[in-house]
Amino acid sequence: DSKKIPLKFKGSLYGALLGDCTGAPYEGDKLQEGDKTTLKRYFDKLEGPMFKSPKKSYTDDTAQTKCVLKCLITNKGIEQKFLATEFVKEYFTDPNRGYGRGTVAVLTKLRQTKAVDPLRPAQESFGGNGSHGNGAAMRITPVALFCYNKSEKLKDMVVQCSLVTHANALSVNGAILQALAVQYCVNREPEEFKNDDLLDYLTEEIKQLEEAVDEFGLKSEKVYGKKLDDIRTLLKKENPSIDDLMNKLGNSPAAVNSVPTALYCFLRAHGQPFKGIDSSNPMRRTLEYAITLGGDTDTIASMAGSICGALYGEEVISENILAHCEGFEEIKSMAGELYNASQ
Ligand code: 8NA
Ligand code: MG
Ligand code: MG
Repeated sequence: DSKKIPLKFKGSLYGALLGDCTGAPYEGDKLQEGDKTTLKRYFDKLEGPMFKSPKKSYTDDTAQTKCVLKCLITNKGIEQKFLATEFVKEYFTDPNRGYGRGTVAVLTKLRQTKAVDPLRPAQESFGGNGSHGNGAAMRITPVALFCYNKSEKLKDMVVQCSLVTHANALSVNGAILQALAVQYCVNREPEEFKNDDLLDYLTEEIKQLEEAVDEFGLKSEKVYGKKLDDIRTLLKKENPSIDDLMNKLGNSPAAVNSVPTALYCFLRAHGQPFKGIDSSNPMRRTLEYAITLGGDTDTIASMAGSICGALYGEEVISENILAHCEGFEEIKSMAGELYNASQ
């Protein structure tokens, strides 16, 4: 039903913002089983009757997502020089958003060279290997939404968007995986959604991707297919330990150790309440669970929230909690503009 699509655009972008803002205070932490109660109180308070408090700041994840939104709204596509210039403007106006050091180096070079060759600095980073960080995946929601009704364009647009800062197949494939999950969910209703269907779909897509030799001039490694198998194994367990999760999926800013983790959090949380995570709301379960895994909490929660919001739409996100997030009004109006641009 086409009336639902704009609500899903909002849901997905709000989920991404919310995960970033609520996860950021815990970034780098190692949480224990008992911290689940603390997190529940934290969310209860944010969701409860409005109280005055300092806004929860967003980080690099949202800062760059806004640049991608602006690029798509203005150009109806990815213009790499435009995007590079937006990333540079954003970073040098507001550098204290927790950017990764590789990305800072790339943005510094892009600024020095006025982005004449917008792909070069990314190719030169990390001794010519390119960054394998999750920075390409953390900002990809707008591209997935823009392509919701043009799947044939999705992969190319994700690649173009990623290569401006992340010239590494692990990073690019992570961004593709995240975008495919979001796009799949925008086009499904919660009642018909099945974990195994999404996993089967992604497994098939990733297989093709990881078998494509040097398609983008990047050396591919077959790692995401294995991660999807690990997700299946973990979902069969009722309450896998954090150690088990970390051994299989991880929680670091490397794309392979965070994109599949975010997908797993969404899949674990979407159906029903489970041990220690008892909210009746799927978005809350997704975010609370993602944050309890520690590590790169803002980014894992943001990516998981984006998938969840794409499936359920904005109605699963309380206005109260969004009012605590820096940048909400701006994201709200850009969500509408992105929908118009996608038509
Ligand atoms: P990036 O490109 O700097 O990559 C992130 C990190 O991964 C780098 O700082 C390196 O430590 C490592 N790395 C990436 N590629 C390579 C390589 N080829 N060889 C060796 N090491 C490598 O930044 P990004 O934009 O990908 O990062 C995004 C993440 O950074 C997000 O999670 C964001 O929120 C932020 N961040 C995360 C943490 C954290 O989890 N503890 C802390 C601060 C900032
Ligand atoms: Mg961040
Ligand atoms: Mg992060």
